[in-house]
Amino acid sequence: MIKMGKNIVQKILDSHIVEGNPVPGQQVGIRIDQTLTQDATGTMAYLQFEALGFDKVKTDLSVSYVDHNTIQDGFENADDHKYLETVAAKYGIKFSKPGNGICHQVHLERFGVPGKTLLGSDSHTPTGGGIGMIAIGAGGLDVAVAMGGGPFFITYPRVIKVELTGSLQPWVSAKDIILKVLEILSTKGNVGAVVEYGGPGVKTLTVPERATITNMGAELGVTTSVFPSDEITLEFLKAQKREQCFTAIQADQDAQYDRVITIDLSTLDPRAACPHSPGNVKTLREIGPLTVDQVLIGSCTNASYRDIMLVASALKGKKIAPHVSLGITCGSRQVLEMVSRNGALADIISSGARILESACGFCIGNSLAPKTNAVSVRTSNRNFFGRSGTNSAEVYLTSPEAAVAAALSGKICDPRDLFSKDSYPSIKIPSEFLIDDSMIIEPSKDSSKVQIVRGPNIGDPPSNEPCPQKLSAVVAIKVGDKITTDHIMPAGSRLKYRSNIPKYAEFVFEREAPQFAAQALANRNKGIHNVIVAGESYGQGSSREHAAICPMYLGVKMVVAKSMERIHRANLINFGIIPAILSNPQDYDALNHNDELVIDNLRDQLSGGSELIMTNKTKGNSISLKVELTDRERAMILAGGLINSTKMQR
Ligand code: MIC
Ligand code: SF4
Repeated sequence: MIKMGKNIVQKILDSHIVEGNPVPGQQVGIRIDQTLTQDATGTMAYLQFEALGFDKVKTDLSVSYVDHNTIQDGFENADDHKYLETVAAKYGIKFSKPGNGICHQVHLERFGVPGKTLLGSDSHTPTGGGIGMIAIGAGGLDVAVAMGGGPFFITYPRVIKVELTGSLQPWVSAKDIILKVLEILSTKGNVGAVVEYGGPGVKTLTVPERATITNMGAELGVTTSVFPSDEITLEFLKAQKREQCFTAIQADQDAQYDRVITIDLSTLDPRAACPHSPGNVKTLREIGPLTVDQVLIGSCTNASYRDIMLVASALKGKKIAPHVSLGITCGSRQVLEMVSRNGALADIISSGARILESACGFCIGNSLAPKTNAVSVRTSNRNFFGRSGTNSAEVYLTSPEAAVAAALSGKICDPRDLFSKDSYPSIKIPSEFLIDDSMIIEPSKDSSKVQIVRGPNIGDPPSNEPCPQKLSAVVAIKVGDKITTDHIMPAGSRLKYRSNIPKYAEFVFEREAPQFAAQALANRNKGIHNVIVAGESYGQGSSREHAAICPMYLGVKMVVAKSMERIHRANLINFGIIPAILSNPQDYDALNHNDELVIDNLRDQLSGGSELIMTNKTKGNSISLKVELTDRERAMILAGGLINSTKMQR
């Protein structure tokens, strides 16, 4: 038998499989080496870690970051921070304090290791793919299980190779590469795939540039994206004084791929993702010139040392357009301290920019909401409707190059139309980054001495009852295609309730149907089950498991959709909500808000196979649903979620 070579994805995954076989489309359980959490999903992850009864983390490394909720306009955020700090100290987890930076960037700088697996309770965890990790986003409960040493289950992926040739022209950057990939692959239909980058163009990109690409790869809906680990990776690790972590990882010459896409970097034009989807990509020359009101540079996509230095060099000695508000966030304290010591921060300040804390900030919509009908240019990765905090605002996602051009000229324009080729700043990775890990707190050596602090904002994780034998439900809401978890569970000003499920649940589908939560709760209290009906790609975007927990709390038992995204589907199952797919997509049209639905023998039907027959009593017809579950998933659904099924096994 001829042995075929392996691609990078296969190399890393195969060395981590603990259950199942490496066959595309089949479920495998993989060992997780590292985990990360952030505060907005972290409190629930650690409450569940406690509920599962583990006494220590069993990973090589687990880090808890605070970067999302740092506004502290009340006691809630600070309560969460203290809980996270003390729970980390007790269970063997490093704690990165607020102000130390955005989880993905700090993790890349200080902890990422080529060839290892990383599971994070944030959908942009694939940022770690920039340093050659298989880094995957998941719900907090899955991360809790992985911290306890349990495997993480994924569909063994199809691998799409993106072959990069040539090199980028001045003023065109890594962001334009991922925007091009989004243009080709779009934000839907990529579930179960991983993107692997290769080809000679890879050598022209530094680790932070690669990380921009794998970070925003999350918007494709793929499981993750990964780059090789090579001499450029080594150079980055050396500059972070972590060269001992280096391993070279390359695809074999004869590696196989399910699809190959080639992008010639030298022909790429600067682009933007236009409102309201990261997949709505156009070149800047197609869009502009368009007057802008706000420019925000930062987020886990584009706030590395290279990005901020580039922006500072372009701003040096100039003033931004008077009608523009420019905000700049460094991705980590390392970057902020370096640019303040080398004087670049002074150039930024003098241009008229506002300096923001090293945190998610504007990206999660908890600050700097733009004015009514604003045009806002941002270097972040998501421009979903309303995420900025202003529903009427139009958000364009671009590179730092294009953002700084917009701030100076006051218009969206191709930066090559504003700056000359020769003026393109050449920013190199420094030979030594400034290393100071003093804002990362080590866990306690004696956990028995640690008291976990639970302020009034820390609730209990809600429980669910086992799946009923008969579903007697109503269609509590009917939504369209590409509904994101931001639509289901808004973040922004509501974020501070993440640790308090009954309160946060009041805002489910707040923007789609303000009455939804109250009605669903009233149904639940009358013993009527709730069903959500949706179109294609339900649950895109953020990994927030609150988009499953809060509906569960409101008595939602099933989501019926044309198709569903990976992380959200897993979260629904973890909380005992049935993820049902319409066998005939056209049945969607005949389902309406308030229709009465019944499934007799629900438990028996779920146990017996993958088809459910549901009666629509209002319309007097039957609808066939596909519920394809592995044995493990079926046990969770029947038990009413993962916590219940784990307790039953003990
Ligand atoms: C996001 O970018 O949407 C978030 C906020 O980082 C989320 C996590 C969350 O909702 O807490 C994510 O990407 O998973
Ligand atoms: Fe934070 Fe934005 Fe990155 Fe999410 S996408 S982790 S909110 S910076």
